[in-house]
Amino acid sequence: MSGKKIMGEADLAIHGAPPAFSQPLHVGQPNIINRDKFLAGVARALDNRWLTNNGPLVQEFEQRVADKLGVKHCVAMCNGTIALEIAIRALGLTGEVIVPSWTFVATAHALYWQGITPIFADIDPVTHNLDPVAVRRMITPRTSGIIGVHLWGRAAPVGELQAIADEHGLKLMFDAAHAFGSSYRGQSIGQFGACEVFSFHATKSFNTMEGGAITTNDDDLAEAMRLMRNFGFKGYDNVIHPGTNGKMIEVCAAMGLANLDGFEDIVVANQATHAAYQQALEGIPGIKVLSYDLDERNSHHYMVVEVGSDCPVRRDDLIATLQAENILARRYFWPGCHRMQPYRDLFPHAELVLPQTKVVAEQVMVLPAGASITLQQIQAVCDVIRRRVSP
Ligand code: T4K
Repeated sequence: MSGKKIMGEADLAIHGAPPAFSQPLHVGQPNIINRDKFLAGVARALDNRWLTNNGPLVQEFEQRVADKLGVKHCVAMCNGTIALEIAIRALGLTGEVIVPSWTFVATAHALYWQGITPIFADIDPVTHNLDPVAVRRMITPRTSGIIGVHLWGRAAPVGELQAIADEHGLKLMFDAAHAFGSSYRGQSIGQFGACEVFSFHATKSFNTMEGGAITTNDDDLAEAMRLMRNFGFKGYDNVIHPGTNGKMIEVCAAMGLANLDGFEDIVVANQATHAAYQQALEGIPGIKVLSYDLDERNSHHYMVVEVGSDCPVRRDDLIATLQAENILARRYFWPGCHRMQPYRDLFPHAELVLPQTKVVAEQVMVLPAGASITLQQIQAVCDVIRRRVSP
């Protein structure tokens, strides 16, 4: 854990005083687990003179991820968004696809970018994941599929969504961008639906700098996705499929291989961070830490807090106070995809069917976390919140 300078109590945020942190404290500070191993991997790529196009490091990385997640295929990609686009296309989704509005906008954009209409369904306010009852309500004759999102690393209601998909002949896939290392009923995320899509962006608990992957147990789907990620080439001079460029580069795979080794240590550090925040925020009126299922695995990467209507300070005012102290708290994924363009113009009345999304979007505040945050820093962040809410 790195030691950023925390100023003394007396310096804290009284008007005109220096901020609590001399350097910004970020939400998404990357986990860099084994610098030497990463650099050795980069050296290997340079020595090989093989930098991209399904190189040996990417192949090793795919095998390690597939083994870790207990799934047959892992197809590594240049990022999670392209991985979503390729998965959507490989599954043959068309027309309308049901997704939550309460997600990162990439989930919706990956559909819209390909001429498919994302249809936003409401969420369960306790889990922040799709509400199966709401999903059923949004099915029309044009619906071809459902994309469940395992938000904040908590598994979506996989069983219920699969039952709905089976009943209506729909394809089901998952956006597992937050869920590397998570489980559903004890089984690793990565094994569910027709396929699952991970993001390994720098800000994720497990990162390859930029990167992503699709996991599946379906041989034909994996084959199609491999072709699509490399312009449809099968061998030299032989294009047998439409495709794009979704390839992961060797340097990113080197980062992934280095970070895989220490991933479980990151989870333990994140759990400690979560517990420390929970303790330090205890009893502050209207502040609730989002809880997790104790019987499921989760990387505990996101430190999500709800600022309820019973809190004397509005969420946005609290974030402004924190940011003035160099604590860069965020209101991910405010205001919900349905209020972002082009969806706001497409569905001006979407809010009528998204009442829980609206409430959650107004309450969520994500606090700095990650393996590099110290207990002292956590205490200082919580002191700022406590002082602002109950001066
Ligand atoms: N589906 C879901 C559910 C997702 O959450 C995402 C991505 C995707 C799909 C798509 O996957 P990718 O195509 O991205 O692989 C970030 C990430 O760019 C994005 O990957 C992520 N979700 C999303 C939730 O968050 P921003 O807008 O927060 O990035 P930015 O630049 O504001 O960085 C966040 C914080 O982290 C800042 O305080 C700065 C700090 N930071 C960031 C970087 C990149 C660092 O300290 N070091 C760094 O290297 O989007």
